[in-house]
Amino acid sequence: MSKMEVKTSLLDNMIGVGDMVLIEPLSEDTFIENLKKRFDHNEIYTYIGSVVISMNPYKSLPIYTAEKVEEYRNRNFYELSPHILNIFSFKQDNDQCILITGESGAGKTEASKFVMSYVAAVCGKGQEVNKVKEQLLQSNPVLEAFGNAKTVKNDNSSRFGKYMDIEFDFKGDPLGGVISNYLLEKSRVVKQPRGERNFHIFYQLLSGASDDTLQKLKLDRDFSKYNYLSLDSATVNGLDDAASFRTVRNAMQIVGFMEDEVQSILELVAAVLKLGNIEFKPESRCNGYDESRVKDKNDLKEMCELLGIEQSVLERAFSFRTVEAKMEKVSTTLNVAQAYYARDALAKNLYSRLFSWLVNRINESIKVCLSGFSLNLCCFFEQFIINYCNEKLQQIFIELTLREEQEEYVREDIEWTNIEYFNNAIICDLIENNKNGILAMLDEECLRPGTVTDETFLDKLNTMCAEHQHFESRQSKNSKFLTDHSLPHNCFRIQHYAGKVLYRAEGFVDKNNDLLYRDLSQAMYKANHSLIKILFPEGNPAKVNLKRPPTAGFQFRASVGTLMKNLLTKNPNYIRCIKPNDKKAAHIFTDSLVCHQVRYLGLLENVRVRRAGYAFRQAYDPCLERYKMLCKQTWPHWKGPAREGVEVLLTDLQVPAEEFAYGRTKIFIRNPRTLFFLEEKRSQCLEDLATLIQKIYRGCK
Ligand code: AOV
Repeated sequence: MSKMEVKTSLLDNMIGVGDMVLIEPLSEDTFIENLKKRFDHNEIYTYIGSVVISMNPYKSLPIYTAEKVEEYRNRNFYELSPHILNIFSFKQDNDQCILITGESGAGKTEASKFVMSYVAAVCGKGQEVNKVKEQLLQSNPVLEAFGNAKTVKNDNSSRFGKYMDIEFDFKGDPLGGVISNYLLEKSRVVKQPRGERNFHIFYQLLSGASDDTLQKLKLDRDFSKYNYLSLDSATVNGLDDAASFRTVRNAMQIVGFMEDEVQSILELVAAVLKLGNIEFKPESRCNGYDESRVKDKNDLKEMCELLGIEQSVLERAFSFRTVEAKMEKVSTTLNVAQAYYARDALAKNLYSRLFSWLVNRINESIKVCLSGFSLNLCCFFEQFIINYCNEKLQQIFIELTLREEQEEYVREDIEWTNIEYFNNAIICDLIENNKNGILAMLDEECLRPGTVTDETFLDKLNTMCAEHQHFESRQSKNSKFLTDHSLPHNCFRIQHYAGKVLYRAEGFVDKNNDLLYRDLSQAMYKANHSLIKILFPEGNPAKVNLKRPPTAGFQFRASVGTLMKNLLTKNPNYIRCIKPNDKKAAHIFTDSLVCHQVRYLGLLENVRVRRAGYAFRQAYDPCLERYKMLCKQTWPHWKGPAREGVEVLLTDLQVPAEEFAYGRTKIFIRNPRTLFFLEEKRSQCLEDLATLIQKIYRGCK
């Protein structure tokens, strides 16, 4: 199937056009009006050529049933209304990937699940295949339990970046897959913003585990007993934590976790909760140094029992910090604030390492080899990182849509005219440049010993902006980076392609640094618990590595780099998700909110690129078939090549020659109006025909 056919189902005036390329005239208003019209009719999908826009309906629609899947499989896609399931009918090459973007709560995760179940539904059957499919599908509840949380924007928000490859054999049966995880939002483990929760698994475990299990884990059912669990939104409407726990346990089994592995995992989850309850008090020493002591040792004791750690070892690690310089070891005491910092760092590390281990463990059971069809999903955390990633994805989106457009013209022997577009490479550079990008500077700050704060980081940015061309501040209205006194205290601003964003420097250094004192990793390594030992390899005294671990920003930059490289070798398909309102409610369409997303997803630009050359294209055969009734010479049968038939037809209809270009296999139409003209003629013709038939029929009687 060629990717851009004239789609009859796309031209319904009542429910708006199914392909934005057809909008006349094209403006932000008409674009949004069209989305709204469709949304009101439960038509949540709309194309821009082969890109699928998806509006979150916030209610379940009967459009993903087995019957629907069959319908979409068996009919030409242009006969049916736009659907996410069509993402596969646009192209047939093997190396496909699907990029799902959009803001939190826009429907990315749901979309990825629909795509996965579709894949599972249509590809081969048989015992082995079914097992792989089941494991792929069941990896979702496990990942969601540990990696998702309730946020203000989304009750089930993925707090990690996910990229998934599914590999198929030549028959199209899934062989397995690989999931990569990009930085879990680990700060959530120890602290949650107002109105948000910690990761689901904590609440699921406490609500859903048997009394017996909880007793073994030394846990109490009462959420309020745990410092790390926020209480203002501990229960979420529509979420049944207890039931979810059973689903997750079951899913873990299907994915291939052994019973003792599950037990170890739950012990770690329990240990994190216990850890959060450990508190410290100051103890003044005559030598003038502040020291801290564990206040109430019961939680410490229970945590150590869970993980098989000797209590005195951990206690010491909370009171001292050993720094190795050259051949010397220097021990300094931790004050209360430092002890809390160490505790939280340990909790974050425990949990995020557990998460990475889980992802790897799932991969082991679903793994074949890399590459092949792949499915990508992006939901990143910290705003800055999210925006950086979106910036990169946008870059790739522009690059690839243009490239693809260009390639098709070349293939079809049609002259290509360059399109002016905004290239956001400059903003990517501002963030990721190795020398003076924001992430590099943040890293540099983190490596500087001593008094590093968010203010010194901001100062550094300020100094840079004087020297670096992109960093012009103050005077220049067009500068991509801004930090000055017109902004709130401690803030800087970046002009993203999607708009200006204000960032608060607070916490940047800390989140990037994420330092775990060596005493603590060594204490963990000493644990008599197989999983913990695996998670803290650097605690092995035989492998003392003086190099600092890479910072969060560095790791992220590296993984985004790999992701981009990977995507560039594949054939990308896009699903662009939009959320209709901020209330997580059905039937509400907030124009301003949608408009904002349409802008930052660059959708209008996408339509323009698509229309800049020839808005429309269609293979000669179906085109002739559809319009041959409009011309005596081609009706009812045209003997000869379809291409010539189309030429005869268009000449006969006196469509100006500059409106068309004849490609090798397709006719290219410049302006949507021409298509409307043809469609109108066609319906007129059909109407006349119907009247004629009625007359004949009446005449017969
Ligand atoms: P996200 O993945 O884009 O956010 P989700 O896929 O989790 O967003 O969608 C949020 C919620 O919207 C879901 O829990 C559903 O209730 C609802 N929803 C989304 N798509 C559909 C659909 N097609 N049909 C019905 N309901 C839907 V985040 O993970 O926060 O970036 O990090």
